[in-house]
Amino acid sequence: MTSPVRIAVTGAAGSISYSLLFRIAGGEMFGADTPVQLQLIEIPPAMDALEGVAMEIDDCAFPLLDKMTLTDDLKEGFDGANVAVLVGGRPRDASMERADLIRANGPIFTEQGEALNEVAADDIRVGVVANPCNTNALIAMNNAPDIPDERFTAMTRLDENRAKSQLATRADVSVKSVTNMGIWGNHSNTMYPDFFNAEIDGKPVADVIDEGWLTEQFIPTVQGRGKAIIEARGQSSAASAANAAIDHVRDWFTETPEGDWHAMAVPSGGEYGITEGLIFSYPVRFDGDGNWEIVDGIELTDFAREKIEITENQLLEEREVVQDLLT
Ligand code: NAX
Repeated sequence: MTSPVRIAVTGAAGSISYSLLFRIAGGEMFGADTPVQLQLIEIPPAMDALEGVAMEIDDCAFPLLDKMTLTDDLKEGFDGANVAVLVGGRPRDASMERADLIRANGPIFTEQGEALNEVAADDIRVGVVANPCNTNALIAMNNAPDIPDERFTAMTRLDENRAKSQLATRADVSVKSVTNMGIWGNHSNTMYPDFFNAEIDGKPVADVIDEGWLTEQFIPTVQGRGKAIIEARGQSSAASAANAAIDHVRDWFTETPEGDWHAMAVPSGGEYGITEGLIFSYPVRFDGDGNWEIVDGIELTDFAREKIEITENQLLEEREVVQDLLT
């Protein structure tokens, strides 16, 4: 047995966490040999509900769960954390435009960045799930000057998984056959799921599936999947988002198989001409030691570049809205 990994989760009494925490405690994020400590963070009105979730976690008697703490205090919650999964945030209500949602969430991530900076472990890694996740991650990163920027990421893994599943269904193959599925840009309906460079059983997707379907059906389906689920279920994606959060963190510490890649929103260093400093989803590879690198040399068609510019522009607009929160 190795020493326990301390995982802080915000929004721990919410819907996504209800599918996430049990899987972390069951060993799905760090494997069957690694004990975990859960540091669960909520806002005061949700602490009673969080107690109820914790009672259920207790009742699972997870052998790998070394310790669990519940708190509404960020410094206590992030203390010594090796991983922080930031799920909690203000949801959008009917009266809110996207800019209002961004402004409502901004201060939450200012505070969380500051608290992480002060008390998290030296090896902290942060994955932001709460929307607008790219810009929330940007705010947290900018308010944590002592934590290396590359430790701040936002989750586009659900989009990768959605895209793979759509392609596998269309080609009538197992989802395992689909590789190299990159998502570019913002986790929003402007994201660009790059089918040109994706492969099915090692062949370019466009050799297996007709391009008309890929451009006219596939892209809007992946971009609009979150909304379609809300319409069908009456609630936003929860179990699939939790599953993607498990994938996001687990793969950050797992060497990516030769030739493949995953989607993760990471701080741009200007790769592929994207504005430096934005939290931008790229195809990335992991070295197995908690480090990622953006895959270089991916060919982008004019079609792809046009789509990527749209999503980059949206992220620039979001950054403008929270400029005063970026130090
Ligand atoms: P819920 O509303 O069920 O849960 C959110 C929880 O966060 C609540 O329990 C609330 O009390 C808590 N919270 C609010 N402010 C907080 C703060 N300052 N500190 C700690 N906790 C706080 O939402 P849920 O369905 O769990 O979704 C959570 C977030 O994930 C939302 O922002 C949602 O938009 C986002 N999503 C992101 C996805 C992605 O792929 N990146 C996909 C799914 C989801 O839409």
